[in-house]
Parts: sequence; C-alpha cells; structure tokens
Amino acid sequence: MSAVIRRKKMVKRGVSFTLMVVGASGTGRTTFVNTLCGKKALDHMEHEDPANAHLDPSISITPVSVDLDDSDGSRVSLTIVDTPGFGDNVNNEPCFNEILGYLERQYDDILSEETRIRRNPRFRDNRVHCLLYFITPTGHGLRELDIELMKRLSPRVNVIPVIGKADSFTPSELADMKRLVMEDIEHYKIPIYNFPYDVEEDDLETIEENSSLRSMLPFAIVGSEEFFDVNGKKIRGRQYPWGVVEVENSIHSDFLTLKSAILGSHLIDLKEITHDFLYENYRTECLSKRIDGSGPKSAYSSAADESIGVKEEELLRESAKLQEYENKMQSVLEDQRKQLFSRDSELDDIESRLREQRIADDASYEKYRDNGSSSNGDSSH
Ligand SMILES: Nc1nc2c(ncn2[C@@H]2O[C@H](COP(=O)(O)OP(=O)(O)OP(=O)(O)O)[C@@H](O)[C@H]2O)c(=O)[nH]1
Ligand SMILES: [Mg+2]
Repeated sequence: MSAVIRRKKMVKRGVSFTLMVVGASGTGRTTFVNTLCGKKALDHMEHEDPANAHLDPSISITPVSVDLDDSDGSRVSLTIVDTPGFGDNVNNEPCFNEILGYLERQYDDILSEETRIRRNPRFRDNRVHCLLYFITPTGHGLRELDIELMKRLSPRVNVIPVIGKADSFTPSELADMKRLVMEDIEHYKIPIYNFPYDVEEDDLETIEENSSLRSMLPFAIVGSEEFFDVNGKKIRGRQYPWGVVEVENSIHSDFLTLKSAILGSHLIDLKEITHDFLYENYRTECLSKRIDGSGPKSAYSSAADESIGVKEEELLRESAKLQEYENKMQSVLEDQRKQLFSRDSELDDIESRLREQRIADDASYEKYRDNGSSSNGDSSH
C-alpha cells in the first residue's frame, strides 16, 4: 500500500499523534500550542518571578489531548506534551533528565507490553512522535544549551527545530539566524528530523516537497491567542503600532507550513520513524545492555524481568492447581479404601455367622440322627 493511500485511510479514521514542545522559559511554547489547536488547550504558567520559572516545583509533564477536525473531514487526536521551560546559568540537568526520562518511559511501557503473555487491551501507546525545539531567539545561532539538549534528545525523538517569537527579527536577521542554526546543527552533527528523502527511491514530488521543507529549517514561528480585523477579516495575529503580524500568512511566519507538515503530509512518516527506527534502536540498546550485563538496569531488562516474573507466577499457579487436584484424588481413594474395608468386615461377619449356623445345623442333625437310631433299636425287640 502506498504511503499516500495509507495516510488517507488513517487520517479518515482519525489518527493519533503526540507532539512535545521543549525550550527555554518564555520562548512561546504554550502560545504556539494554543495557536496550533485553535483553542486554549494549555494554560500559561503563573510564575511569581519569571527568572525562577524553571525552578517552579509545580511544573510537571502532563500530556493534554485535543481532537482536531480539519476542513477536509480528517481528524487528528492530538496529544500535547508541554515541558518545563529551563533557564540560564543554573543547573538544567534535572529538567533535561525529566524530558529524556519521559521519552524513554513511553518506550519502556511498549517494551513491557510487548513481552507480556497476556496483552492489556486498554494499553495506550504514548510515544512522542515529534518534538518541537524552541531555539531561544538570540540572533546568534545556537547556544551551548540548545546544542546539548538537542543532541541528547535527537536519538530518542524526531526533533524539529523552530525559532519562537520570529516576529522579533527583521527578514534578513531571520535568514541569518536560520543559516547560523543550520550550520551549528551540521557542525555538531545533531540528528534532527530533516524531512529525509532518498533520491534513488522516492518519487519526484516527495523529493521536491521534502527538500523545500528542509530548506526552511528551522521554522520561524509566530504564535498568538488574539484575533484582529484585517481588511474586514478576523485574523489570528499580533498587533503592533505599525500593523498586524498574521500568524497564518506565509510571508509573516512559517506556522502554516509547519502545521500542515506535522499534522498532515509528514504525520505518518514521523510516526513510522518513531516506531521503526528510534524505538527499535532503543530496544536494541536495552537488549544488548542486558546481554553484556553492562550499564545501568535497562528498560528492556526490567521488561524482561517482569516477563520472567509473570511466567514464574503462572507456573506457581499451575503447580498449586495440580497439588489441589492430587489432594482431591487422594481423599477420593481414601474414601473408596474405607468403603472396601467396611465391606470386607461385613463379609467376614456374614462368613462367621454362616460358619456358626453350619456348626449349629451339624450339631442338631447329629442329635437328630442319634435319636433316630436309638428309637429303631427299641422297635426291633
Ligand atoms: N512577539 C512574540 N511574543 C510571543 C510569541 N508567542 C508568545 N509570545 C509572548 O511571549 C511570552 C511567553 O509566551 P508563552 O507562550 O507563555 O511561553 P512559554 O514558552 O510557554 O513560557 P513558560 O511556560 O513560562 O516557560 C508571552 O508574553 C507571550 O505573549 C510570538 O510569536 N511573538
Ligand atoms: Mg508555557
């Protein structure tokens, strides 16, 4: 089945997709999500002091699900995973680990589900199919923090870099920023999702579409939760004294291109890469760690241990059942033996009574015979 037909079928039925947004505090993640969903899917964090936003203990990773119906009748059941924004000059390790840990836990869940003897029919696959990384709009390419985080996350998830609040750049600044970011990504060999294509195998349309999307990386995003009147039309945008930046206008931002790529044309590809490549790599890593016995207790080993545990439990249950059956049979045998024993003693009784009877009968017969012979003798005289 061609990818296009499969995509159409899945989109018609309503396809599920999980998107994660990651970036420094205040880069516009929440605004973007609400723009993408066309409604207030997420609330903005209320930070007492924005400088300490990343330290807020109440921030935890909680996925939110939204059903998106497109005008063409397709439906996407979208799960959004917003992550805590991190800051500068502080220890970002807990925040990084939390994000990476979340991604890996979803793989662990699949691993243990795959090795279970009895599958859970209500199991939910929560793997993240795409991660939008909000680069801090500094104008100077990537910061060390951005490089480190993208490098660590890319082996686990399809990372698409975006520049949030892109309206803070002039067009030439934005072009420079995009170029610097891509140079850094290449230089540090960060394996982002770059709309892969194969010149030998893919059709011309796919090659053109993907190379055009690749040339737009990182996508320049403008988000807004407000609408304004532009030439009599209600437009989602950001109002400035000199005019309105229109979110869905491709001259003003790449928002619409990104939206139609992740929720439409490349949705299936992102899901397939997640399953066939990223998850498969994770599985292999866990498996080889288990065989070597090296490294920390891997997710696979815990999945396999769990599976062994389940098998042991089942064996124990079976053996308890057998023991119960054996006990039952023993008591049936015992009953039958008792019955046989009591019949034996009944037979003995009858036998001894018969024997006594016969002795008594013999005695009376002899008495009778003796009496008979003496009376005969008398008559002969
Ligand atoms: N200029 C401009 N400002 C934006 C844009 N998107 C969001 N903002 C503003 O930036 C501020 C932070 O936006 P949020 O969406 O809350 O950012 P966040 O990344 O979710 O922030 P935290 O969750 O607090 O880390 C808000 O004042 C937004 O109005 C944008 O595209 N352009
Ligand atoms: Mg937010």
